[in-house]
Amino acid sequence: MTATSTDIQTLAIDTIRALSMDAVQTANSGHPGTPMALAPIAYQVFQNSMKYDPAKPHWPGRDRFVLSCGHASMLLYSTLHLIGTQATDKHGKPTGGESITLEDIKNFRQIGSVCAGHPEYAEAAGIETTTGPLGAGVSNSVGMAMAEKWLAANYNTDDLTLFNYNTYVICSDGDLMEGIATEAASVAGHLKLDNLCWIYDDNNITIEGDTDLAFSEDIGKKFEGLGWNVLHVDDANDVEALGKAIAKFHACGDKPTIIVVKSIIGYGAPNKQNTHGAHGAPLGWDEVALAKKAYGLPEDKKFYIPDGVKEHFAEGIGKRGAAASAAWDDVWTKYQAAYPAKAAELQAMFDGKLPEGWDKDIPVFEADAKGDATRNSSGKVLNAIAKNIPFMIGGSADLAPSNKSNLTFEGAGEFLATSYDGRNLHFGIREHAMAGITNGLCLSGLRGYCATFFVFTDYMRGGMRLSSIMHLPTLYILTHDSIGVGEDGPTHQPIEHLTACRAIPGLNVYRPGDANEVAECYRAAMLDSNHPAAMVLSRQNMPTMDRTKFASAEGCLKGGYILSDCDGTPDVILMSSGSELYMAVDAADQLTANGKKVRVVSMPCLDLFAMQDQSYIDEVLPPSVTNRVAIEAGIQMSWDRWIGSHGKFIGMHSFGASGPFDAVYELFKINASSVVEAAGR
Ligand SMILES: Cc1ncc(C[n+]2csc(CCOP(=O)(O)OP(=O)(O)O)c2C)c(N)n1
Ligand SMILES: [Mg+2]
Repeated sequence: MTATSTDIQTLAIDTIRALSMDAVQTANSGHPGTPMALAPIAYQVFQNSMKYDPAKPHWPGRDRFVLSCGHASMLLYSTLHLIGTQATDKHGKPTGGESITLEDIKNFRQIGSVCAGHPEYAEAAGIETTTGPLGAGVSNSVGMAMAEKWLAANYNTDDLTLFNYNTYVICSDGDLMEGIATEAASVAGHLKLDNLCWIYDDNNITIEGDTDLAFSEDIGKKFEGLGWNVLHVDDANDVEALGKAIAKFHACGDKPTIIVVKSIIGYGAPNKQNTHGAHGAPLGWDEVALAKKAYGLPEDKKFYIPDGVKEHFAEGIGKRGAAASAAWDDVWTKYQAAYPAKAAELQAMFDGKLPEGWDKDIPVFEADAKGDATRNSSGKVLNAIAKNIPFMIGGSADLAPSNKSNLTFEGAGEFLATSYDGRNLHFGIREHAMAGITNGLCLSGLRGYCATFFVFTDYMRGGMRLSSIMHLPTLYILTHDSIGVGEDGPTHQPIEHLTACRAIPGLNVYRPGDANEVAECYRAAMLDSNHPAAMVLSRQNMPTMDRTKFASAEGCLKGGYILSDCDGTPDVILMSSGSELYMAVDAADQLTANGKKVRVVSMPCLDLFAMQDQSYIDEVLPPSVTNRVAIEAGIQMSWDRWIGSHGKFIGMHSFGASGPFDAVYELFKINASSVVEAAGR
């Protein structure tokens, strides 16, 4: 061993580096350079700064850590392994053994290893969110910091502090280049989230080479402008300087902090100036050996953990963390005794459950020919539910009056820099960050929701996709769902969006066809804590159906159901969702009057319907009945499976048009007579 490795701190840091290099080289894929350069940062944050107990990686009072530059995943895996993070399920129940084993690291990027190419939430305890798409992690971190502020404001008492944690992030040039990062940083600065610390790896390099090619902004000035506390560290290897900067973060009481840290990618690698060698590709075993030599580690040993390294972490973060989590347990015990009702709310939240009676006020809507817009019914149902789920919070990207997404019951309040206890969030016009932030809320145990016009899901699709990958119950409230938007015209009229959202695996897209379907779709969405939901809602009215005449809206729980039927085998099956459902019903009346046998199937959620048993699907859509017509004011693509090759589709084949909504429907011939025509009089 050389002189450098006699120093246990250096040895621990170099072990993070060596494990990362070996894993990337063995996988022959991945980015070794960034974990090598940032090992001292991960060391300092975990070993000396974070309130984190590796034995209880889910205790609710822990500090959060987000590796936003997910391509440096081995940095996280090596660190979590060395600090001895224990395996638990996502609600904190120990499942036995290590969260990330050395075997997992040896199988980095292989099927079956929890060490996926990019960190995947819930694969292993300690991975607080899924990252990889640059910018996603930093946006989640703002939601996590907001969640902490909200929990602290609502649940801490004068004598008992349950929530007082920070969120640490390591992010890269790519993260900060992304628009979502600036949106999220703008929110964080505005809200004065002093519990949030981004550590920016200012290494002047991205995949194509020097950042001179495409990135020359002054990040410090930019973040000052965004209302952040900006700190600088000149060398990523200067653990002490980073420690001092983190102390300044702790001392700052009214702003989020960004620490701009200069680093050299692939630090210690012999060809550290070679962007190809150190960046997006493995180094090669020869260079790995040379780097190990430079660190003073044995060149020929792979996945080598020198004696004393794990013990060093156990003495540091292990001991500190155990004391902190034990102190928290103590507070929690007292809290449960002193505030049983509030404690029960929190317990439900910690367990990922809904509180008892959450659905008791969901309204039943009277039949009404004039009816209502589903956005209005949604506002009523959302409020009825949120009232009974104290930890359901959310907001809109500046469209709450249109989205009907405001919580209006007494005590709902506003979440502002001056009042962190409120439940109405204001995301501003920042849709992508809104989705990322709402995912951060859900990652913190809250039932987060967010709202905008359906057409703008284009701007937040990345976040919606990650909700689904992470199995979060993020709720998207999406109004103005079709050409029914009317006068605002084609830029505001979603056409392909229903199909595009249905195409995201695991995202349940609900498009209720009347007020009672809204209620039942919400019920289905809330009961599913494992999948995100998109509630797609109209601006225009539609009738509230008489459920004594039509089947119960409870059929929504199966995604699709027979709304009205004929005797015997139907001549034709009409299918629809949302604001076109009543057109199918009207068409059925006309066809029935003409002597046809007609079945109407309401399909508020094609995704759920597809998950039903084949027997149920065949019961609703008998294979022998091939004369099928679907009507929906969107594109045909997601209906093909259900209408079959003989089926017909009434819907959109182009962008929409600006005009009064009923005139636009007529222009595109989306109406009952088109359905009658297609069904064959
Ligand atoms: C949204 C998104 N776009 C592109 C990529 C592909 N990609 C992975 S790493 C990277 C850039 C790496 O540069 P930087 O963020 O500075 O990280 P460093 O290499 O310095 O660690 C890119 C473009 C990505 N992961 N996410
Ligand atoms: Mg970089």
